[in-house]
Amino acid sequence: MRKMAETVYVKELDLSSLGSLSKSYITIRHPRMKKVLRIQATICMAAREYLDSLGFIELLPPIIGPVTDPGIRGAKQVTFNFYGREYKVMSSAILYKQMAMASLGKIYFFSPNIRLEPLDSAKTGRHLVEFVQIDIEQAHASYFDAMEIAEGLLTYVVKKVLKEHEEDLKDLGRELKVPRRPFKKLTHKEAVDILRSHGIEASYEHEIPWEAEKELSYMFEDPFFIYDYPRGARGFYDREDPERPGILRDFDMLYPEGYGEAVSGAEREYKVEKVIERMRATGENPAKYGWYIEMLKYGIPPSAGFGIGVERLTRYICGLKAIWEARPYPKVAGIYSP
Ligand code: ASN
Repeated sequence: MRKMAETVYVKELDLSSLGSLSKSYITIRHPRMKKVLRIQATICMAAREYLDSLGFIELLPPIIGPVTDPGIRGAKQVTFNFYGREYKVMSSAILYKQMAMASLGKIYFFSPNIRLEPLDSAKTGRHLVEFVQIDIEQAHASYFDAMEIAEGLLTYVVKKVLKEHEEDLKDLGRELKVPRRPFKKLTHKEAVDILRSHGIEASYEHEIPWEAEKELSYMFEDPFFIYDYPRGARGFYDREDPERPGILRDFDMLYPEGYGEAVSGAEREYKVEKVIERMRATGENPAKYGWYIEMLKYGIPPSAGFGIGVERLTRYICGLKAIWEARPYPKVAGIYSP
């Protein structure tokens, strides 16, 4: 582990470049942007190659539906009128992954998601309102299986990019290394202990705040996992450990070097009574989740999965200061742009 870095990423972030977002028809033609977009195409191709090789089936993702993921860390969902009924734009396709997994066993989407993030998120350099995640689900898998897939996926993608884009990475000034496996695994409690020992505030009961997560990410030279989040930290679909009430069988993967969160995933709740209890505990009204509750009553297998954001992955691989450099038409909180 590294000592805490003195520089804080946000301080290096050139927020004036946010202004250029309204001119994305110009920035998209910049030689640097062209390199990033070519690398991104390789990232997507390599991710598909890896998942297909493990027997995952790619499905077309849902874009809208009567319900979507409520566990989105303070962001708001987009709701609209669908012929007189309330519909949502996908904040994440988690509920639909469970539906598809129940049919095909091992599935993934390249899932476009919309989250109206708080205005402050513009300053983190790692939040977009519109992004794509590679969203994976596997029947009868444990969260350790899911971590293994996430680790394998990232390593495969990095190797592929290094092989095909050596020059591009050099031009971008990025020194990218193949991550060393196995990735370190810290429990949420251990992560909070480390943060507190560095005088950084974090709670044992909640999700780790953005800034603290970034500081923790600075302390590592390879990607790493945080697992076993407390019950209050996540959505109702992350499975509570039956043997350890209050602890969820879930995880995040973080990039090193200050890049922060890469992946979040979990084993899933799949028994209807338990899901209803968890919904109530997280302030969700089960009556709003009509088809989902019906599906759980019909029965689905247990599963685990995760999502990895394509733009954050691109940012890490290319060594970009801000996430908006990793998307052709970025939407950042509060910035009106094409
Ligand atoms: N995709 C994540 C998962 O599979 C959920 C999310 O994006 N909130 O757990």
